[in-house]
Amino acid sequence: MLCDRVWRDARLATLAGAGLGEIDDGLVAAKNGRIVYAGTAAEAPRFDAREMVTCDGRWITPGLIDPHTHLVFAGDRAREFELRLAGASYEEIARAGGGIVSTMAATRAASEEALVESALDRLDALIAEGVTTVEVKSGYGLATEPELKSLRAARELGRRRPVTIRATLLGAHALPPEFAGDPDGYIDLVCGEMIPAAADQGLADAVDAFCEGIGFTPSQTRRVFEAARAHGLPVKLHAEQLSNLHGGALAAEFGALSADHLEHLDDPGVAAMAASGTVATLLPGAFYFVRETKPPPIAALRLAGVPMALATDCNPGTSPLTSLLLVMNMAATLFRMTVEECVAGVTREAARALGLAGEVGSLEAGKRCDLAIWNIERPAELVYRMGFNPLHARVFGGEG
Ligand code: DI6
Ligand code: FE
Repeated sequence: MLCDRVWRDARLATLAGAGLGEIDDGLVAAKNGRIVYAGTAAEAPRFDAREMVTCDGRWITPGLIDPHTHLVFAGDRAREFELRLAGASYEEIARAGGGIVSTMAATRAASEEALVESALDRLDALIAEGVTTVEVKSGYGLATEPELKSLRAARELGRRRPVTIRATLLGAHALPPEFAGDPDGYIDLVCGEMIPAAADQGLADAVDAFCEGIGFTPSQTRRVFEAARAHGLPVKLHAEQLSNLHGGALAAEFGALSADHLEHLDDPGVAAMAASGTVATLLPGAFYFVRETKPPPIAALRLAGVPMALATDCNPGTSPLTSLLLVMNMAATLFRMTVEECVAGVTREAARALGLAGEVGSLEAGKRCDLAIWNIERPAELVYRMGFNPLHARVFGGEG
């Protein structure tokens, strides 16, 4: 069989079906950017390839997927971090001009090109660890044009680098100062202007909201979801991060791709997510950085069969993190997730959280040939080590 490239003498974690799908004597073949075979060498058809890559027993996994980031923003919050270390409260920092509003002001002031360039630094850090698909949210513009500018910047990232980008409109992230005291007025703008514009211009693949005491109420979130649905866009939700507003169940009601954070998710929320197939995207970096003490209900999610994805939540305020490998370690250490769950969380389940389960996230014929090739002896090393990157090579759409 004629193909473009074959990787042989590899060990595979295919992530096909359940579990890691480990194969000792593995071979992957690609044609026109797609996998045409991933399995044992013994059972493989005879391939006639333009290029034959010998992997010397290295492990191949699907390219990693980061399904929740806020990569596009301007400014930095390191000073705020210092103030917090010195004992300042969130309110004091906000009064001193810090917090999410400072990132909003910097993002509004930045050119689209400046947003792209600063996001590229963060994206390159992800790519260096084998990431091939990244979700990128807006949410620091908080007015129509700056939100659209952020989404355009997100789309541009996918033109400057060979990664797959999914852009998510997060207009309902925080209340901008112009709408102080009038959150419903701001939601009118999100529903009446931002969502229609992002949909018409093809700038968003999904719509997200921050349903929280310091964000938006469940009924405001519902309005956002209804507008997204009316424009044919799937939804996701920041839910149950700091309190239980039953956002997980609300997301499930709308068939959301994912509900994210979920530290305060209760049993009915777990059941609702299980029934709708909504993925639980867990964000241990934010849990760590804000020194949260209540972990998400992993055992209940596991028991109910809710798919669990993992992401960096890369953002300047609560998770200034650009390492998906460290996320896996944190999920194991802080949340007691298994190696299998951690690796699936940044591949197969992360793809599901983006509605891309048919496209990426496992080594299976027909999927995009996005690979990460590792200098490791067993998959557990990807989860076990901290601050060490064993990536040997990466492949985007069959090209290395
Ligand atoms: N949850 C968070 O923790 C962040 N956004 C969100 O929806 C906070 C973002 C920031 O402080 O910049
Ligand atoms: Fe987030």
